Amino acid sequence: MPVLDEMSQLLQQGKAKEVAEKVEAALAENLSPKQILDEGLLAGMAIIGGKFKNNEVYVPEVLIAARAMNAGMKILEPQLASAGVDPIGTIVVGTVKGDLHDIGKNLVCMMFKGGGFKVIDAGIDVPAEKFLELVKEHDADILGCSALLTTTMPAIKEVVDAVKASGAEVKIIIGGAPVTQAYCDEIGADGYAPDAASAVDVGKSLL
Ligand code: B1M
Repeated sequence: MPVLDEMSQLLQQGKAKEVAEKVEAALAENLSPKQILDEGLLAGMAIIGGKFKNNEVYVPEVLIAARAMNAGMKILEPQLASAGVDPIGTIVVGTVKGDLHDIGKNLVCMMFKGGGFKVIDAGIDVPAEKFLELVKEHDADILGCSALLTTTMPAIKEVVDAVKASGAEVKIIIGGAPVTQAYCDEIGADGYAPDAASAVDVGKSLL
């Protein structure tokens, strides 16, 4: 379908206005919202995600592509809702208490959106209680915690402990520069990802 290939290409180039126009054009061609999402927007985002993982593109390119994805999604979302296309899962993502770094967390949010999840962005400096509250409010399948400082890493454990104590049935994925698989194992989180694109793979495997 040429319009979908073009949409994917434009998304990868970060051309927000043009992506939105292609979504309009694809709808005018009577393509289904699900097909536009899967074969146009998500296909483009998946390519960017793979390139990002392999260090073929960097943070700015991903942010620009994600902005283009959002422009397309703005047009498509109402159609998806009326066509009854459900997200594959819901994730709450935030940067833990005491930590104000949000660039990595924002990438994680964008990649999960691009992966077909409903994303609740909890923001930065999020205490364990707030994470729990959002998980319950949105009936989330996954909780993602980001920490960029060695001093705020222990706040991830506070979240894991609070979730376990509450009995909430949510899988916890953790990441951020100082975080490791060993730390994940030590505190009993469900998954660790070194980067935003891998986080989506881990998330899908946990669903
Ligand atoms: Co800060 N900072 N910073 N900082 N800062 C670091 C992290 C640091 C390594 C710099 C250094 O000293 N070399 C250092 C931490 C040292 C340590 O603890 N080991 C540091 C420090 C010390 C501080 C302050 C304490 C400085 C001070 O005030 N004395 C202070 C703390 C503030 C606070 O949080 N309470 C501080 C402040 C800031 C700014 C506000 C100035 C700014 C943040 C702006 C913002 O986020 N809006 C900032 C920045 C920009 C950085 C660096 C330069 C860049 C971080 C970044 O955005 N990287 C950083 C040095 C560095 O990393 N080179 C540094 C790009 C981003 C895409 O990567 O967030 O790692 P990252 O995300 C990656 C992966 O980690 C992973 O995916 C992303 C890639 O795909 N990932 C996840 C992240 N979260 C994930 C969650 C997942 C899965 C994967 O699952 C849920």
